[in-house]
Order: sequence, then structure tokens, then C-alpha cells
Amino acid sequence: MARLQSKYPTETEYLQAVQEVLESIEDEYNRHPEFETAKIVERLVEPDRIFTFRVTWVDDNGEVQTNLGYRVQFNSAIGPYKGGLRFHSSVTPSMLKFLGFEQTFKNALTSLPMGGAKGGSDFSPRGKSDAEIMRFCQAFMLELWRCIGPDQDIPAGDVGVGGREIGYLNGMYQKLSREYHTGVLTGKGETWGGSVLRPEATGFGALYFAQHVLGRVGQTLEGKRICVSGFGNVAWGAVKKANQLGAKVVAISGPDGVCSIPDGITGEMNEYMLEMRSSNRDRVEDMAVKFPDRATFIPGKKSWSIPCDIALPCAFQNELDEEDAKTLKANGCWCCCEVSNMGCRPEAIHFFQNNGVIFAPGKAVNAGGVATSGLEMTQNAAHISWSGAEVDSKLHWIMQNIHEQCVKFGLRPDGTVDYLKGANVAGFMKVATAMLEQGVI
Ligand code: 2IT
Repeated sequence: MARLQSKYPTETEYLQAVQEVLESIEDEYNRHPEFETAKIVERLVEPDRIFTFRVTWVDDNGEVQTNLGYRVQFNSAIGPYKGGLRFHSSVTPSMLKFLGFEQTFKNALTSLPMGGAKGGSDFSPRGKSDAEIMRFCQAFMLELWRCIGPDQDIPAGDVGVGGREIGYLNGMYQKLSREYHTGVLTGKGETWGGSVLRPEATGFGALYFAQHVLGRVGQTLEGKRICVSGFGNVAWGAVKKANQLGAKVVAISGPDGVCSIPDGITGEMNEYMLEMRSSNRDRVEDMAVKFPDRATFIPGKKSWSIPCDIALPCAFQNELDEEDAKTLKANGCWCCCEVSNMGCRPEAIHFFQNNGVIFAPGKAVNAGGVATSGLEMTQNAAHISWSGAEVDSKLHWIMQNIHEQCVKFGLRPDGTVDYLKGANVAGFMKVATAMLEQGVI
């Protein structure tokens, strides 16, 4: 860590992600001198390669705009590079390195053959027109297409990249490459190679994981109050499944504040989240404007200020800090399943773990998204499409299996589970073993 800190002093998110994993795996690592001999950790913390490129496009006013684009191909030990693209004003190489690093272990946990990657741009979709989004996606793909391929690197969505953007990206990829297969992006539309349930999969998988976490302590989701953060694709899927399982979602949030929904979000409100997303306004207040009888907007506050049983961060890294953790606990929250990547600050995780709040990390909880991308790749490669029931049952099995891996490697002497350690050790062991067996390359 000291070496990485002096080498990359400004890359705070990346250092945070690496530190978390190294702390978790220390005991297990020390039981494997062969890992030390092969310098597995030293190799694993550095991405295989990073592509950086300029993306120039013309906005609706005819003005030329320039952004930066990236693809971080982190690790291919267990399969081709796989991971999302993030379009957000705050995107930096550090952010994409942390996400690619996390993705490597997450993908290993899914049990599917996928390596880790992440990419994106500092382009902000906020306030952009649909035509601007399209032109940006096309300009971005003008560079990216040389770096990707169905057996090399298969991008998907992340924050700021959903079905609409994947459509524009895929259209341009085909135009440039003159390859008309369906295998280079996941999260595609259902009529052109997309898997049924991929849009729902991250949120659905998170709730299936939460069911197992609760089941282990003799609880169910029925009647539980849940605070969700964000209102994007992940939050949408989580809310939908929470409602189906009889829980009550009492908060959603955005960069502008939180909507308190004391009687629980309805199906109609849940679907309105899709319109809020595609409007590019990036404001959760719109929910309270549309449904004033059910939702109250509180500016500047987070979801963690609303009393609940279960917290589901579904927005952005470091969105839940130690103060938030204390507020949640004081208001009765006893379980936090992180759905965003690295949604909780390390101090918040320590507070949860030292104060009897069950905590499960994003790389386990949200792995249903990329796992269903893996299922989409399988369907594309075989030129078939599975039914919703088939995909859902595979997703169920994958989430149960991830939960079992966490229990196996994270069981404490008192019978409780350290899900953070369990997920990190299980993911690390797979990647490290794959690297060891394939030699020094
Ligand atoms: O963080 C993630 O796992 C994603 N954004 C999904 C990646 C994917 O390839 O489906």
C-alpha cells in the first residue's frame, strides 16, 4: 500500500478500493507462499492496460465540445475483459481504476468466465438532448471500437449509460467494424440481441442476495422499510423487486435531495423513475412534483436521514459516510446491502461492523448485473434467447452461490458472517489461482 500511495498519491478511490481488498485477504494470502513467490498482489493491483482518448463532438448550439474517454482493461485471467462504461462529469482514471479493480473480483464471484474492465468519459449527460447523447456516443465509439471485441472486451452500461446509450454505441460499432454480430456490448435492446431481464438484473440480484442475508438470521423482506438512494436503473430494479417481495421503499434520492415516501413507493412511481432518468434532468424532486400526495421532497438531504430497517445504497461510490451510518443505526437500521460500487466509506463499514449492523459489499450484492450480462453473452454466442423464467432462475442460482461463497470465506467464530471479507477472499482466490496457473505473463 505504501508503494502504491507514493506512486499514485492523487488516486484516492483506487487506493481506497485496493486497501479494502488487501486488508481482507491478508490472512488467507499469508497461507499461500506460492502467491507471494509469483508476486500475485503486485501484479493484480495494476491494470493490464489503459486506453485514453479524446472525444470531440458538436452540441446543439453548433459548438465544438471535447471530452476524455477511457477504457481500463484490468485483468483477463479468467476471461475476456468485461465491465461497464460510466458517463459522468467526475470520471477520472482513478475512478475507472477502482471500478475495474472491483469488477475483476466481482466477475470472479459470478462463476462465469469474465475478466475485469471499466471505461467511460467525463461527459455529463445532465441537461443534454437526445441528439447530443447520440452524437457523443458515436464520437466515443469512433475511438473505442479498436479496443473491444466479443472475445477481447465487452463493455456494458454503468452510471449515465443505459439502454439508449448502448443502442447508439452498438450502431456506431457496427458501422465502423462492418461486423454485425451481437457480441460486443451487453445491455442491448431485446430485439437486437439483448437479454430479457438485463435491465432489472442488478436490482433483482441485490434483493435476492438480501433475501439470503436476511434468511440466515431468520428474517424475510416482508413488511421491512427500505431506504434506497438514487433513482437510476439500479434503484429502479431494486424498488421493483422490493415491492414484489412485500417490502416498503420509503426513500429514493438524487443529487438534489431525498424524496420521503412514508406509505411506500407504488408501481406507478417506480415506472416514473424511468422517465426521470431519460429526461436527463438528474433531479429526484420531479417525483414529489408528479406524486405530491405520496412523496415529500427534502432538499440537500440523503436517503440515510429517513428511518428504515434496511439501507440499499444504489447511486455512487462513497455515498454513505460514517455520520450517515450513525444516523441509520440510531433510527433502527440493522442491515446495509451495498448495491452501488463501493457505496460506503471505510469508516461507515467499520461503524456498521462494530455496531451489529449487517453489512454486505457491492461486489457481492450487485454482481447480478454483470452476471446477467454474462448470460446475455452466452445467448448471443449460441444465437438463442432464453425466456424470462430461465434467466431469472439462473440469476437466482448465481446470487445464492455468491452468498454461499461469502459465508464460506467470511464465517466468524460466533457464527455471524463478515460479508466484506468473504466476498474479497472468494473473489481474490479465484483470480489469484487463475493467474498462478497461467504463469508469469
Ligand atoms: O458495475 C457493474 O457491474 C456494471 N456496471 C455492469 C457491468 C456489465 O458488464 O454488465
